[in-house]
Amino acid sequence: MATQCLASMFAIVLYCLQINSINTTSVDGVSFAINRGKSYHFENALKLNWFKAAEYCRTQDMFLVSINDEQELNDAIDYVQSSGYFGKNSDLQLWTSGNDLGESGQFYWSTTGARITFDRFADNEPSNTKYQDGSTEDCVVLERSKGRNLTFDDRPCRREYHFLCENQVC
Ligand SMILES: [Ca+2]
Ligand SMILES: [Ca+2]
Repeated sequence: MATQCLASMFAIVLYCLQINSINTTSVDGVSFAINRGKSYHFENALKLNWFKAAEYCRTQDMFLVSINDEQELNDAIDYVQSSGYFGKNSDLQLWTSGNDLGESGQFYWSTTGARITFDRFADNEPSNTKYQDGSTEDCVVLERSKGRNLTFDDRPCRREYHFLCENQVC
């Protein structure tokens, strides 16, 4: 186990030395990429609700992604692209750590505790849509679909979507 840990650390240091481009590698069967100090993990066959997605990321020693600017948005999408996802799919709905669970209408990244200031919500979003079962839209997806070009949208947290894990490593 200690050897595996050392191997992981060595790989991370190696990639931190070349942080201007996306690099992917596999350590102990877990693929990750590091770009500008963040590592990412995406499973293109797995959809979970927001809570389970957050838990899944923690099992990887990571967190649900937070996206603070255009560069981080591009890095995240580049990584999803590198997984081959867009070869089979054109649309993407991806859980981020963004939510307004604590106070309706006040959106924060649960990963960092910071308010969402990157103005990326689609037109007429966040909508806080209410459903017949009493649920509302409190968790934030990053969406690429017809008419939505990598924008944020609040959705019901228990709906199952893809998700992206990240970690700050450098
Ligand atoms: Ca809400
Ligand atoms: Ca919405």
